[in-house]
Amino acid sequence: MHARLLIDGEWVEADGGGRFDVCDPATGATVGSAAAGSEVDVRRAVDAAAAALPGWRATAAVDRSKILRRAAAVVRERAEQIAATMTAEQGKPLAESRGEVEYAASFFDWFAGEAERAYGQVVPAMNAANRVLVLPQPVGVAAAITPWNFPAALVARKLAPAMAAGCTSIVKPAEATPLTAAALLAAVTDAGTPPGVANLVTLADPRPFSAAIFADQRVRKVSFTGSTEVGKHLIRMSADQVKRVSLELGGHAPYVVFADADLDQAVDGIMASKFRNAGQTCVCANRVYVQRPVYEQVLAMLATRTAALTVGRGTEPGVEIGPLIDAKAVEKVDAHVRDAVDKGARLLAGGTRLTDGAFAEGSFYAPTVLDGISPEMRIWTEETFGPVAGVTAFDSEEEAIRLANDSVYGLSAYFHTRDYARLLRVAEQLEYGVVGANTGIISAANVPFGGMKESGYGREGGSLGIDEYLEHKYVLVADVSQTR
Ligand code: TXE
Repeated sequence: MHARLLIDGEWVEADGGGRFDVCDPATGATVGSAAAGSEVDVRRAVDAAAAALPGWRATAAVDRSKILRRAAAVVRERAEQIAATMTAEQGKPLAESRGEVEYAASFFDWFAGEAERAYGQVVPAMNAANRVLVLPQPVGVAAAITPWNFPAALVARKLAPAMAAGCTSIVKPAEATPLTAAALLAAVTDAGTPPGVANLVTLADPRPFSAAIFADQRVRKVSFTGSTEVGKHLIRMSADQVKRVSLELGGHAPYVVFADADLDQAVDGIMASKFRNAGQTCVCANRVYVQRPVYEQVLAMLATRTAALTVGRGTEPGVEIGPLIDAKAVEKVDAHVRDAVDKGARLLAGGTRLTDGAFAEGSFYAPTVLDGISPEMRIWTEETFGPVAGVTAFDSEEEAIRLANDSVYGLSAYFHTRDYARLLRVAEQLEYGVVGANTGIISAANVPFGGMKESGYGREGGSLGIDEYLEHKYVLVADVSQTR
């Protein structure tokens, strides 16, 4: 498999012809390559997006909507191929890849509807002779920078609203997952998207991309999903031209289980939230807080279920936990576990790299449960981004809320209780953009997804998602009563 650049509807090699390898994190084997784009290629992509903008923004919303619906259909037609590509370069179990392809398709469907619902306003004027209009208009050329953990869905979550709003885009996927992005862009193109509306530039090093787009006046919007560190760097870069940015950054989700909860449901929720994608999601449970009367019971259930998880290559049937994305990720996860154990946490499951036999060449880490995490441990404050559940006890509702909010991050939080007054009280007090009550899975195309605090700003999906790609222009029409 080889991913070329998509510029102005043509699949082309990078300027200078450079390529970089794409590896399977389960085996270390090279599974393909991608064109190593440069600043020259980024400029060519911006040229194409800028040239396509007048035509695309003038296309009737109903026609943009039809193309988005076709894009959803073509993505679904190619689901097996896209999912296989995803598992090959990202490692997640094939069943999860298939689920993600469907999730990616759902964004094209959702924003097909939103394109037709991007209403403006007619505001009652202060003077009866005047008229006041609020016109939603596309921001212009948009750039999307996406990570490797959801290599199809996060491209779709940015590209679909941009297309719906009448913007043209340049997508830059993560270095680890260019093949899935190329397969997705191919589907979007083959659905009838006009040349230049959706462009793709893959790079071996992302820095020339941000250098080129932040220096280019024609790019009016940058949407980024990735680490908080890079997000902060991009905010600084955006200052020069006051470019609009939206950022979905790291998370450090608390998962609170009150003693009155349905404990089976709570443990199901923790398992789903924590171990999906081997714990490499920005919304996964990082700190599990369990109320003292049920602490030992929940801990035992969690340890038993975690130890029973099947780890292996994503292509093998029945595998629940694939490899981490690379050796650096394994290093970080292991460092968090060692640090916690050194500071007094008790290992109840996992806690080791997997290096024997079938795991020898891959980046595998055993699903882990740590009992008794505390504030001086790295796992308490830093995003682990791996299959590690740190657990500790709490006594009161007040304490649970204080512990849950004790983070610089504010993306997602979860809690379980059967007390419905508490349900509302706790949900309202959590300083998180996304809250799951009695569930550990919360992502969908029809809801506004995004964070507070250092988890970023902006919302993707839902009825707010298209706003990230719209300007709302106010027009005052004076004295319409005059006839000439
Ligand atoms: O992220 P990076 P990495 C967190 C998670 C993870 C850590 C590091 O904790 O362990 O970040 O992951 C592009 N100009 N998340 O190193 O570097 C890069 O090419 C322009 C949470 O993979 O932020 C890729 O496309 N682009 C997160 C994207 O940023 C730049 C998902 C993300 O990579 C750039 C991923 C630059 N200077 C990691 N530097 C989530 N919110 O789900 C990097 N990139």
